[in-house]
This record gives sequence, C-alpha cells and structure tokens, in this order.
Amino acid sequence: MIIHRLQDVLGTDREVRAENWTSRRLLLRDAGMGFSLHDTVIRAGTTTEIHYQNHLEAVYCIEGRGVVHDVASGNRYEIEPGTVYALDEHDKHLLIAETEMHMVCVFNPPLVGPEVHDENGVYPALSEA
Ligand code: 9YT
Repeated sequence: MIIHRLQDVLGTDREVRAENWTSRRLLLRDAGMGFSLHDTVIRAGTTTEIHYQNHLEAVYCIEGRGVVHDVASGNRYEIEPGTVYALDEHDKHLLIAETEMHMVCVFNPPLVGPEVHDENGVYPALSEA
C-alpha cells in the first residue's frame, strides 16, 4: 500500500508550477497504478488552452467555479464543485477559471512527473522514458 500526504508533496519537485496553475502530483507513473493522480489549483481569472493529445484526463472540481469550452463543438460547460469532466476524445479545450478552482485530476497514461504544457497545451508522451 502507498500512503502519500499533500503536505509531503508541497515544496518538492512533485509540486509543479505553471503560469495558470499549480499541480501537486500525488501519484505518478512510478507508483505503478496505471494512472497519475493530481491535486491541482487553477488561478482565478485565467484561461488555459489545453490539448492532451497523448493522455486521457478526468477532472473533478472540489472548489471554485469556471467554464470548460470544447473547441471542436463550441459547447461550454459550467464547472462547479461536484462536476467532473472527462476528456475521453483528447478534446482540445479552454479552461476558464472564474474563481480559483481546486481540482482532482487523473491521467492515463500516468504522468512521469515534470510535465508542463507546451505551446499547444500538450504534455509530451514520456511514458516510454
Ligand atoms: C485541469 C487541468 O488540466 N489543469 C492543468 C494541470 C493538470 N491538471 C495537471 O498537471 O495536474
């Protein structure tokens, strides 16, 4: 059994900061679970273009409010505590944080650790690294 606590991740290389968000990576590929699990804070007032071409992601909102805009369809979905969105088709999207948002995120394949978005909102496929 693996036990990790958020407090043990804070301030380590498992706390990854980007311009619009901070991702606290609780479980990564090295845990051998087949997914990674992140506690992620999205900064208020930001819009992030994201396109996980190499990963599937599910996101569960536990605090805050915002909108996910699906680029292909033009659909917009209100996100609030208790809402999950799953990018089952590698959906290119905009995440618009009206307030600070606190999310629990799961990635398949699991992230390795240091990934941040490239200029197209993509994480590299490090699963063979
Ligand atoms: C919701 C979302 O995708 N935010 C970007 C950060 C990502 N969830 C991560 O690496 O934790």
